[in-house]
Amino acid sequence: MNSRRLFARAQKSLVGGVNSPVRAFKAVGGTPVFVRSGSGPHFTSAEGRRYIDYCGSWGPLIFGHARREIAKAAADALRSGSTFGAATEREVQLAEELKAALPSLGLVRLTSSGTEAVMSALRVARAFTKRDLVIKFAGCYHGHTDSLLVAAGSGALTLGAPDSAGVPEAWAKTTITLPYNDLSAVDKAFRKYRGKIAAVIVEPFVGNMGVVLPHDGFLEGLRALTKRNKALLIFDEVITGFRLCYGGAQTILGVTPDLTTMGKIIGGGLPMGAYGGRKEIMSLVAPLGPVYQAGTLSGNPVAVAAGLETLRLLQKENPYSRLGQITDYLLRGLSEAAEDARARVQINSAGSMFTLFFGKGPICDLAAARKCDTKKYGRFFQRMLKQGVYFPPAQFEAAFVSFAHDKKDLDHTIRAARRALRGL
Ligand code: KE4
Repeated sequence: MNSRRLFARAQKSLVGGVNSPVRAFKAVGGTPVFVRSGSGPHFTSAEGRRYIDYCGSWGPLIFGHARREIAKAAADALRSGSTFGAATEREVQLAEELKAALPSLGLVRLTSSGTEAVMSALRVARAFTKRDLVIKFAGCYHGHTDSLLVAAGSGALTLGAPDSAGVPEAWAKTTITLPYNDLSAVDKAFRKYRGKIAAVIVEPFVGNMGVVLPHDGFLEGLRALTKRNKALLIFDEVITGFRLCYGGAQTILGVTPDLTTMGKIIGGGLPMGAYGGRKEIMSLVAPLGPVYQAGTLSGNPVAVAAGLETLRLLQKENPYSRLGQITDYLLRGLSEAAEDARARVQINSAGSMFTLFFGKGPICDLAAARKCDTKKYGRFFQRMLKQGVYFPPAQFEAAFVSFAHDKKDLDHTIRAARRALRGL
């Protein structure tokens, strides 16, 4: 059955025919591609078409699809049992690996998704500080936990308004949404809500408005302001964790958060999230303390095995410098193609994550990102799809190069972009 027929069938049983909204291609139009299998940098669609994949399942696949050693580790674990709902040695090993890579992690808790990690980190931050309010930044996404599905209230310093149906006003009002890279707005918020702000949560390198980078001093400034105001700094490293280096954005920046959330790569493509931080904070989490958080499949042995093997391969192969080189090669080719086509494209990147914005740079916050031509991005996406290249099906997302992409893939992508950008 091809994607079109599968999508028609899927909509009869799955909400919108998908299990996560962005997969429905609403942002780029057309019928979503149904995937049959993946291998390395490629996946094959239900109709047997092969694509070079730069979405990479939104970040987990730093080694591409079905990396042999990772698949074997998961399969071997599965043969010994899929889940026990009891402690296993492997979970301890993964927590030890995370702590070794990220010294800010005094204690860790594994979950089954990034959303769970974030909602739990917020809960323990509120318990530790005995405060309710949280600052987040417009354009940063931290999973679908209710209190973070908020839009900036009118006049950025006001408390949030729900950005999704079903989120009670009262919950949205616990969140202050500010412009990313705007330290003075954060300072003003701390002055206005003195003693009431529990934490600031931030994507240190943003993936979720498209890739947007912190201005020099922005994250250091957040660290200073949270310290001064006795609030906690939470780095949401669900995307950046082990994407940019064997560690996180915190490793590169030398900024130490109080709490870190992780996901994606640390599960090797299986359901995994984690949160952790200073011992005195994490010791509030049950069964040590009064903050309740739990999960049937938390620390799942199959997902943990895949995650451990991914981290082992990252240490053994240290792909980061090569990932940087092949990403630079790709982005140079794409920007030359854009120049030759006189297409107004701004490319933001950090390591092997990047975004082609169809608009004028610099793009350093959501207001600037929103000025981009999302319809043009949609046309670009569809033209690339026709040439066997799969970008993320939305302008405000990060694309990812994996360690499996080779020069042939990159050259095909650049040639396809040359054709796709002409007269876009
Ligand atoms: P999950 O619950 O989807 O595992 O993680 C939520 C999350 C938390 N923090 C950050 C920085 C994230 O990027 C995410 C999830 N990312 C999106 C893509 N931008 C997942 C894709 C989707 O929602 O289908």
